[in-house]
Amino acid sequence: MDQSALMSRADDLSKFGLGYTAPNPIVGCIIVDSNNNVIAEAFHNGGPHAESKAINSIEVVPSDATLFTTLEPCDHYGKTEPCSDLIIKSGIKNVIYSITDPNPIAQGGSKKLRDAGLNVTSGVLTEKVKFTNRYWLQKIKTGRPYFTWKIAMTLDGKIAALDGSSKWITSVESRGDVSKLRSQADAVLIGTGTALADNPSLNSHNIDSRQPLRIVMGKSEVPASHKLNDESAPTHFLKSHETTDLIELLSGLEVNQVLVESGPKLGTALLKHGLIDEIVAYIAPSILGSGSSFVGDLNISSLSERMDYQIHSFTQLGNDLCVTLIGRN
Ligand code: AOF
Ligand code: ZN
Repeated sequence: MDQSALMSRADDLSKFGLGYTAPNPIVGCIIVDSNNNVIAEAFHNGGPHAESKAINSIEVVPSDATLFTTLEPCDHYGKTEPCSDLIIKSGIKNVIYSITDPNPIAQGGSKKLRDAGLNVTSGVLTEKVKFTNRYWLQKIKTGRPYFTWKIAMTLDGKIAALDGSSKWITSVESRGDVSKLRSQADAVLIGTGTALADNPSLNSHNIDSRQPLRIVMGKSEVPASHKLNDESAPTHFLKSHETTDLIELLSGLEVNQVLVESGPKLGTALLKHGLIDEIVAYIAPSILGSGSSFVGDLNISSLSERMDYQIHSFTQLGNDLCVTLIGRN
């Protein structure tokens, strides 16, 4: 296996940490021997750093081993001793990492390793790893979390029929995928309109999965009998319609990614404020013609003012098409 393939394996591993690590990144690490056989693998899940888990999982680290990590090893005393020191102590001579750590308090590990005489290579598979860590990178660089808007709609962009019926537009496979998205998100956001109309739990229904924080935005009261008032997940009721209040609330929470599951009102407000970084659209091959559209008026009158997203990936789920779109910024 070449360097990219081994880094790709570390990148895949890191994704097991999604939902568990905020405010920290997701990180995958593998150690290979001189024949490129994997002798250790680990991912960060909110506890010790991935590098330390990988090193500590093997009794004797061969000195000709190579450590692959998706993020530059840290050089600071946080929850544990610096990974840079740990790697030097382990006797490993070769370190390959993908992305440079932009976190000012933790960065500097690569210099420490080079100064200690280790062979350090960076920049392997960076586009892929940057994408995998897009939530944390966004939070650390801009101070606000990454917003992913999930929409289940018909081919003509409707999320409910005229009589309000909306269960179910998309297939059971798509709904299972939404459950996975929830288990990987740090927080799920809806407006009180959707809360009152649908009485959703916003839980991930995957067995053993963690539950994201729930944020309900709007001035209406959500009755105590509603599922959002149950004990299944911590819930914040933000009695405001202002996105600035939302950003302020989020800045005090350990949230890297927000999964937006709102209706058109809140979704449109976030879109207008340039806050929708990604759209995951589950599109059923059905046409309603009338009913509620997923998005409201954006004050756009000419094609030249349209909001463009880029297709990142698409897949068929049951009878639906699932498209992931990324903002251009
Ligand atoms: C992680 N997991 O596997 C790596 C990290 O809060 P601390 O002390 O755990 O330090 C967090 C910083 O350490 C984090 O923002 C990142 O810059 C660096 N590396 N963090 O949580 C890991 N390798
Ligand atoms: Zn570390």
